[in-house]
Amino acid sequence: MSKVFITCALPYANGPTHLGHLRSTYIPADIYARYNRMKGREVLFVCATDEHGTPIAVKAEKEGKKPKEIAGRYYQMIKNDLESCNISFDNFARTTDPLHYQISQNFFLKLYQDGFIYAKTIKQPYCDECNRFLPDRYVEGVCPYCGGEGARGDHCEVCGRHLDPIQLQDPSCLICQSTPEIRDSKQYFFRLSHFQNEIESWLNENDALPPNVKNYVSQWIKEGLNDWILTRDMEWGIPVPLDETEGKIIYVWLEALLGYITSAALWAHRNNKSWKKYWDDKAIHFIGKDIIYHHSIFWPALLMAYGCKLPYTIIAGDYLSLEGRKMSTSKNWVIWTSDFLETFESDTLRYYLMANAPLTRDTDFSWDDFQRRINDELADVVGNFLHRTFTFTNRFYQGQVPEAFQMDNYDQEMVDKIKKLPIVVGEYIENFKFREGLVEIIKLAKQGNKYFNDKEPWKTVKSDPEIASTSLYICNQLCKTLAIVLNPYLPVKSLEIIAVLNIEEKLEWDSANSFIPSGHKILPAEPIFSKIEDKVIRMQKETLYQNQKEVDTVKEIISIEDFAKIDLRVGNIIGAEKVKDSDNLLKLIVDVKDKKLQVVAGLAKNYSPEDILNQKVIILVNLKPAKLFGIKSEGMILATKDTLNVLSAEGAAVGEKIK
Ligand code: B3M
Ligand code: ZN
Repeated sequence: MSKVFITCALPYANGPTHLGHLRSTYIPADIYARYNRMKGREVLFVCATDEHGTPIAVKAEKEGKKPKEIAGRYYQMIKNDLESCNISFDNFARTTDPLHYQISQNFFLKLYQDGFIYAKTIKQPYCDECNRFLPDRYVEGVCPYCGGEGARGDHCEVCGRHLDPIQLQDPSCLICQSTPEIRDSKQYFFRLSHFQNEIESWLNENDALPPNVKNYVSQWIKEGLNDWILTRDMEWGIPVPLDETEGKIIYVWLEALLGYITSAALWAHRNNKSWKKYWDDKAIHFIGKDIIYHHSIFWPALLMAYGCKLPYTIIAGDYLSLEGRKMSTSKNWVIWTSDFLETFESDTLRYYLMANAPLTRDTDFSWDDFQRRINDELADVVGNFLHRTFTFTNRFYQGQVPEAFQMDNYDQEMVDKIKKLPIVVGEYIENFKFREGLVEIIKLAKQGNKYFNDKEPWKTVKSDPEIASTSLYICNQLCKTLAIVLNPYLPVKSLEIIAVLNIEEKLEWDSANSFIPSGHKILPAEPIFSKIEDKVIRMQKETLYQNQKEVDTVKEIISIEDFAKIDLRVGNIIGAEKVKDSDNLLKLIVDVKDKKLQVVAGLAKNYSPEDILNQKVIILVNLKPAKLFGIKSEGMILATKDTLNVLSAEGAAVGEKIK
């Protein structure tokens, strides 16, 4: 029996999932997995949370928690989100699993021993204040290629390039904001350049790879592949398994990719099976389009170096925008999976996200369009057809699938279409054209409604009972076929339909078009698909726009404990001078009674040193010291952001606390 190894990109364990994740990766992969199971293939469908990397480490540092704790929290949330959408993983692991450490270290070691990984001393940003190197997201600055602001040490979001952290202009340490210096550091590199030709031919010769993947990658191949740095100087991660590499970890992307294998291996241990047979038969990665590079260059090259089979294909889903605007979690312009599922059934989401546009096209989630499709397509077309067939069968045939008599051309045409439907839809799914498959299903349900109308069984049941009976026989068959072919898309609704049909169906794709015998008893039915009311949609829109406003005006809510950490005092400015070569900065000495603090403040545009001298101001005294223009700054003076007016504490006592 053929086997399929299916993976979904590992979500970072630093936030819950939103509709964008589901659309680009998880729902399509799940449809594919369910379909393959129904085809009788052995499926191994795995995923895990990606729990290392700087975003999680930085978040932990900011919250004063351990990275593992943060990751554990989101692992649970993500797992719940995906389960509520019925993503049918065989295993959902964590990259902090001990087995993953073992697998990753062994992989690294083998490549090192085989000469594919080598050591080299390079320049890296180092923060003097924090006493450490600044990998990846620990450093931010301006992109040297496109001038984009807020570029991170490894990547610019504006132009999408990979960056070397020392290329950043105006770099600053994400934790203390000071300017890093450049130091030598020994790191380990993967000989990616060695695989240039092999990767190129793999891409060119692999017909299974979709055009969006090929096109994206070919530009990088043309630019030429550079060796890839595989290690970092930081604590949070999997230690490099070599001598004298203390404080170094394996780059998160290398081990995250191996997370696919770990998750499968954990499953295999538990079930006493071998995952490798699945991998060697056919491995398919479902990802979002932003990580095509990693999966179609790094990953195959690593696998070549290790000496194992390459994946069969990579399916990269495009982005989802929200109400016509780019989704943004920081701006709260997002719909979280768990929020969505508080009000709506998961199958409505699966339906909308797949029906909305082909996977390889950017598309938009709009509340109105969601409501329209659910009401017009699911409720009015599919739901209506099922319901009238079931109620008619119950009312006029004692709930038994009636007999088929002489078929006219129209009947025969319907029968042919029913017989063909699973073949057509199956072929689309095999080719990852999930929307096209769904469109075929809706189209036939629509024709089913028309057939029901045209046949007018409510009349013929009296005037010409054989005609009525034949048409209801056919309608019941269509209900069954719809139930089965809808299963990968709408697993919950499909089972509800099957329950009414009262069939002991094994969910086999190839028997989706085998007919139920006349006389088979179906059950009484309630409507299976219901409409979404206007007011429900209105409320969702209000919430979305409301959240947005809150973000525009105030920052994230903090607790009173967070606020209590802020130590504000009244200070008297006893020294002031301009900072050389700067139009903005003043160097101030502020007396706060028990000590004197040196502060570099961006106030020079509004105050001369004389203006500000002897003013009583409010100063934050427990700010982590930073260097500005090479001058140490130990606090922050409160002032308005744009007009630069210092908040005066005239009349208060020097050293007095503010609360
Ligand atoms: N953790 C998430 C992302 O960039 C990243 C994927 C890893 S897949 C091996 O979407
Ligand atoms: Zn850039």
